[in-house]
Amino acid sequence: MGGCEARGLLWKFGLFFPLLTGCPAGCSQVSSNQVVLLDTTAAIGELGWKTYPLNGWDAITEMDEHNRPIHTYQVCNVMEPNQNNWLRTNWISRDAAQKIYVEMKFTLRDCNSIPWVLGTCKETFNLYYMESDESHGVKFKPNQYTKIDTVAADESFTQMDLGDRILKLNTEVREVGPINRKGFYLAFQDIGACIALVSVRVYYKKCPFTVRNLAMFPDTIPRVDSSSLVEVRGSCVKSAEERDTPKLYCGADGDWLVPLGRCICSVGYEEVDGSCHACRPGFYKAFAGNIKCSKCPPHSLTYVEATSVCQCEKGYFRAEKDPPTMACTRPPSAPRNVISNINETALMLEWSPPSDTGGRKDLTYSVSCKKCGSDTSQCEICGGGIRFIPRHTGLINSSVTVLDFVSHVNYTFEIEAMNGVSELSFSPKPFTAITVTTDQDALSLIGMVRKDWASQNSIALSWQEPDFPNGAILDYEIKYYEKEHEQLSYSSTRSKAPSVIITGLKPATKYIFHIRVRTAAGYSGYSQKFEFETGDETSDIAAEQGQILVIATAAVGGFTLLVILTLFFLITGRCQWYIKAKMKSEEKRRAHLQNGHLRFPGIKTYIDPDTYEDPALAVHEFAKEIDPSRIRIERVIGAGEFGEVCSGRLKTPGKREIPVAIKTLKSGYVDRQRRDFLREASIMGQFDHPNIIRLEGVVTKSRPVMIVVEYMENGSLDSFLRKHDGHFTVIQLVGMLRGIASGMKYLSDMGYVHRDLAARNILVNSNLMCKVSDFGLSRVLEDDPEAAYTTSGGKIPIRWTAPEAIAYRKFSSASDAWSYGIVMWEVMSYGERPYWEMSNQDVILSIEEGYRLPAPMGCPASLHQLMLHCWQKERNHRPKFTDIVSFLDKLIRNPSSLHTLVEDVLVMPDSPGEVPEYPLFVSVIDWLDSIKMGQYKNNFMAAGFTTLEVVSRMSIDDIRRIGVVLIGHQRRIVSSLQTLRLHMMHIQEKGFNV
Ligand code: ACK
Repeated sequence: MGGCEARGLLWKFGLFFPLLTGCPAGCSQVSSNQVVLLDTTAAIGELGWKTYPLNGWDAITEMDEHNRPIHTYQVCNVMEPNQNNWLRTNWISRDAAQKIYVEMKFTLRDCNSIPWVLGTCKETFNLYYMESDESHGVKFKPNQYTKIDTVAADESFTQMDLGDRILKLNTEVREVGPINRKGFYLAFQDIGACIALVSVRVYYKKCPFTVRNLAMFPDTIPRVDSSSLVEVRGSCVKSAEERDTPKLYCGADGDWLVPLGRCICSVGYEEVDGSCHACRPGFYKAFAGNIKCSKCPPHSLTYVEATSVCQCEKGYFRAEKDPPTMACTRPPSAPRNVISNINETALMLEWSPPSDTGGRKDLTYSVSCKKCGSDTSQCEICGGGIRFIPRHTGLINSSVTVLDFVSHVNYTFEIEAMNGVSELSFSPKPFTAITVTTDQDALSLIGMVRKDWASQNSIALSWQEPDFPNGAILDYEIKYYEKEHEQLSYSSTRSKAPSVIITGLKPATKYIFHIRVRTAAGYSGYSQKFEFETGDETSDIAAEQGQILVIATAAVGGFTLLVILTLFFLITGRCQWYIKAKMKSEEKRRAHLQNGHLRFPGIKTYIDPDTYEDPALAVHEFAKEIDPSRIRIERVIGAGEFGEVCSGRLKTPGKREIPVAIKTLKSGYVDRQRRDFLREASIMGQFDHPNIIRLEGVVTKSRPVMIVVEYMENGSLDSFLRKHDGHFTVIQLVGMLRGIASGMKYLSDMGYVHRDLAARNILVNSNLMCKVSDFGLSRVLEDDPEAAYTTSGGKIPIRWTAPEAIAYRKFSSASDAWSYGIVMWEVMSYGERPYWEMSNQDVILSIEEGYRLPAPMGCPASLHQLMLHCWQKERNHRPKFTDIVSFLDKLIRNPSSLHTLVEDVLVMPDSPGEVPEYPLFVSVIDWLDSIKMGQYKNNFMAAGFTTLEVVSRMSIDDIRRIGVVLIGHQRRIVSSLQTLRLHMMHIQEKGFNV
């Protein structure tokens, strides 16, 4: 134990008294985790402890060097035997203590150093205690006391030490507990030692009040059982709030252990030295946490302390979702430089963004429209007739297209720029206005429309010519749609007369019709809506056109000549002018095509869903949302790119259940996948044609997201044909091809380029009807396993794709026609792989060199010629789908035209192993390209050698005369001419000439 040195010594009763120096507060440092109940060194007056017997312990008080009293009790009856001297403290209140500590400082004389005391001198004393709820006054009964311990000295002193006046002070501590009564007494029993009790200090331990992690923990008394801790929950300091419950554990020694959880300074306060201080004016703290206050963001301020959000300066605002850390912003200035651009049907407004965006990025525009008379002060709101594409508010791009405006009207468009704080400002919103006069002659609307008759699939309508058409009427446009499917799509047709018969309608179905008139001045507005219904089975009207196969069998020969003529045109290339002439009107129409919606107002066109800023909007515009409870999934039929494809049934109230295929979007998709998945529905939903897979609707509001389409019992065409190799008549195959061509004609009329037309993307139903499927533009190509990357970077199904699309991504209906030729080849070969196992690279090279797929076995020559026609290098020379459809119709009507097989006109090689030759070119240009003499195209054309038939009769002089001067080139052409002649001869022999 040890302790301070007792450097003074005072003899009393022939004994000793240690004079304490250097330890003013009783020579022990009181730590903050002790609560002192008694300290004799601090007592000013007499201690007044009870001694028994009277000649035992003796109280001696002296003053120390600081003039403070030192109360000691001494006893030294070492000469007499059987000593039993008691010294008892006053009653000590327990306070909050459970366990108390008694610290005793004393000196003790070594018995050996005292002569004559052998056998009676002791070197220990005993410590006792007794609990009681109150003071007993002078009463003292030693037998009521309980012994705490026998206390021995570590250091005792001798006569010599006395001489040196240096004594060793012993410090001994004993603990007692638990104390249950309100207080207690201590008693010291001497049994014959020479002791001076210099000080007694009684205390208990506590974990003292503390602040940790901005949480305060109160004084806490430890448990008596030293191995268990007291859990204490802290409370946050002022202006702080709890994050994780702050806790500390109080250990037996009064130490705090294991800090857990914490508090953080609240908004507007920051931590400084363990407490939370308010942010100064001009500073803020928006979030609770141990971060510092920051300066107010630009255009905001605060004059008070403890600010959580700085206030915006006048004229500046903070939008609801703006974080407090963001600068305050203001509404933008007006848009600038508005210009208008009007054609007969569309008015385009464009402008520049405002010079001041107000400091924000969420800029949008809104356009409002007023109609003004000659007096511009008399304006009225335009009303619902006028349409804005994409919309009139919330525009992100700085342009809008206005449709369905009326002629000869002054329209004033006010364009306003807005941002996220525009609504918060009360200042008038700056706008820029432009006045546009629609200068077409005003056209009066169509009045009453009458239904003349209706069959199951047709309706005949008629109406009165408008009273003031303002110029010659060119035609009428009739727009119609199924009343129930208004949101899905509409169709339109034209008529020169004020009447029309609309065919291809569904029986017993209500349709809505609008009609407008077109003159040289443009379109009138649409008439009001008229609703008419088709008849049911009982309608006494001639049946619709029958199936193709019915036509085919019903038709008798007699058109053979026509077919052969067509074939001849195809072979000789003369058909170019013929088809061109036929196509002229079509081409003209296409010339009008513009991007997006404005291709040719009035004729239904395809709208690219990607032009919608919000793809979800596109899908809901074109596809019906189906309640999933109406769908019954029956089985999985395949795996699509986005998830499983299932078959099942769709129930529509009041209708029969229909079989459907259900494409699902697997869970765990990302937003982009959902968009891509639904893009197909947005495209498909725009189509309505018997040879295009029909969209029933979509499920987007619940999981899984689904696309529901009509069910096609025989699945995809390629696998279907492979499964039924050789099972069909040529007429049946041509019927399938005709269906595909008809679907493709519809798509190309709509302005939709498929880009991935292949037998695998055609579906077949139980009637062998083929329908084009798999829409989705570039996405389709990404997903098609056949698609390979090209040098230009895109992913393209090489074997099905036209060379210009592979080389520089020039996709068009003409490149779809090339793919159609490949589909023809797939069909006629019952699902053979185009170009077999040739590598993609070899396919590209051989096509470039003029090679084309030969006719599949048993393929009618006319069909192979059509394929070759589709595979013309020059894309404008390829047939249009409308020509393909009518060509196939003719073949179907004249089945005998299909009897000439390619084998019959094939030139067999002289020696075995050589590849059979066949005129794989159909025009002089293609032939020249195939013999790599394409540079002389113009020479041949200018000299009138425009058909293969004429060319095959050319002499070497003819070749020189048209300007082929190089001997090598002359030779190559002459030798190729021989082969050409041979082929021509064979073809003519087989009846291909007239
Ligand atoms: O060749 P299949 O039988 O026809 O296997 C594929 C599979 O799902 C994955 O695409 C089939 N499939 C796709 N759409 C339809 C549909 N509308 N009707 C029937 N089967 C379909 C396709």
